[in-house]
Amino acid sequence: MIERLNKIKSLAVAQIVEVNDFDSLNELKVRTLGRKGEITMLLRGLKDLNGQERIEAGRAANEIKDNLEKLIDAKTAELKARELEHKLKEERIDISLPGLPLPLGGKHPITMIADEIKNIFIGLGFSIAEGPEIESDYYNFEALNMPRNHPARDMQDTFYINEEMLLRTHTSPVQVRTMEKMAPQIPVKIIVPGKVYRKDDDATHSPMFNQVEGLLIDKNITFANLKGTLMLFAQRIFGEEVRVRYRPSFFPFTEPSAEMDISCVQCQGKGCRMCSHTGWLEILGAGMVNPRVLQYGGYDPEKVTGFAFGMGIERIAMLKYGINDLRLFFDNDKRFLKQF
Ligand code: 2NM
Repeated sequence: MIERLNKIKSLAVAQIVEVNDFDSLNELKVRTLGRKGEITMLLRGLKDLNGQERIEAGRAANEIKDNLEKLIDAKTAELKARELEHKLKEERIDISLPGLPLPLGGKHPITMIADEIKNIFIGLGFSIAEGPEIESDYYNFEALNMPRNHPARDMQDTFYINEEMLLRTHTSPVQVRTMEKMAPQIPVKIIVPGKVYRKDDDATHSPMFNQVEGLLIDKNITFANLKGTLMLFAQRIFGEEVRVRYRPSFFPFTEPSAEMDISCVQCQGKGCRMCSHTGWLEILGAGMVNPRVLQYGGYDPEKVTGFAFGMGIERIAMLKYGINDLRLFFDNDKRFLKQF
């Protein structure tokens, strides 16, 4: 019997060495060590042996079973390791491959012009100030010398949230807030870019648009400072050859007030459709800060003076790029936006 056991063992050992997959290994295990396997079957003959032989054969059988089981376990481990190695190799990601190209976004033309305007004034020593788009009636109107019953406060023109709060119709409330914070320090030298809201909607008016306003307060500021600053600004934005003119105007928050025109960018002032044959294009409003507004801001109009100005960014962008419909800026049509 021991001889037959040894034969089974050497055959099984040879096969375990040869085997290369889990299925064959398992089949081999069942065939050799299983409940109906070769060894079990052989051991059924134990009962026909005498005492000593039976003990020896039994011991040999157990030893062989142990050995074979260890070999099979070792082989299982080896196969698992091989499988893992294979998997790691197969599933390795080649990180040297170039990525898929993503289309790059660009700046919106309104942002480009706003940046250009900001940089011109930063170059002149102005700081940028910002403030809330939802404002109080006080900062948007009252402190800017537009008392109750002023026509600009009409429901027709302004988005009211309730009796007290509204969407700012200009960025000037930020100038008032800045004056309050700074007073009585001088100089105040700020520009205020941002979104503003008015009940308007056509080819040249949108219920939301962007403004840049500016404010300079110091000792002895005059209309000459206003003219020099804004002329320099116009020439930086539209080119050195551009000419400017000032026309008298009215704003409740400035006195005197003026409108600044530039020579038409399309016909250089000769007269064309763009400038309605006047040779001039209006680009901003400005004036000397009304003494009452200085007082609201906490400044003494006997000691300091200031100038202020305001412009619509969309309008500047339309003039600079020759765009005739404001709504193009808000449609987000990529065919339009890609041109900038
Ligand atoms: C304009 C025209 C003229 C202006 C005035 C002020 C303030 F708050 F300082 F008084 N901020 N902006 C101003 C003056 C704005 O926009 C057409």
